[in-house]
Amino acid sequence: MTERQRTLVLLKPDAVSRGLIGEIVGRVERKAGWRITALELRTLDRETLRQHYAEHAGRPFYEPLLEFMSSGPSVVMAVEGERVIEGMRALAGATDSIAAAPGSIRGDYGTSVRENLIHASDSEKSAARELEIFFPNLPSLPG
Ligand code: IDP
Ligand code: MG
Repeated sequence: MTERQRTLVLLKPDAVSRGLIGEIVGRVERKAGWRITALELRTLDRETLRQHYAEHAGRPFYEPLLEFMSSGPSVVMAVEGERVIEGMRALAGATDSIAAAPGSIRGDYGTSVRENLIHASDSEKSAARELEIFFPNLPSLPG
């Protein structure tokens, strides 16, 4: 049985300013069976980011995170495919770029815990919630 899913991926402002859009999008495209079904360069406003990162409100890193995430354009994407939620998290790597596995996007290019290049939804519930924030008009998945 196939488990076709959709996830939200953000290439954060550090990825865009460092010229890594092509590299990161290329990795997603090369993963067999995954498809990018929405993609846009967008500067994220604080209200959108407050919704997106609601679970982190009040944490010490929250305000600097919103500052960083609104500092320049991001690439906002919807990616579809077999177990893509789990797979995109693996491709992104651990949150802390220094500890992230070599071969992962954060492990290969990330510079810190905060500036870690990429966001990928962490569960089906998060993916549905986050896609609704960034792409409220996507058609529902077949099946
Ligand atoms: P995730 O992006 O791997 O799911 P979360 O724990 O959900 O990680 O944190 C959201 C984002 O907040 C991280 O990707 C990173 O940019 C930032 N962040 C998380 N923890 C810290 C921290 O301890 N210091 C600074 N920034 C952090
Ligand atoms: Mg998270």
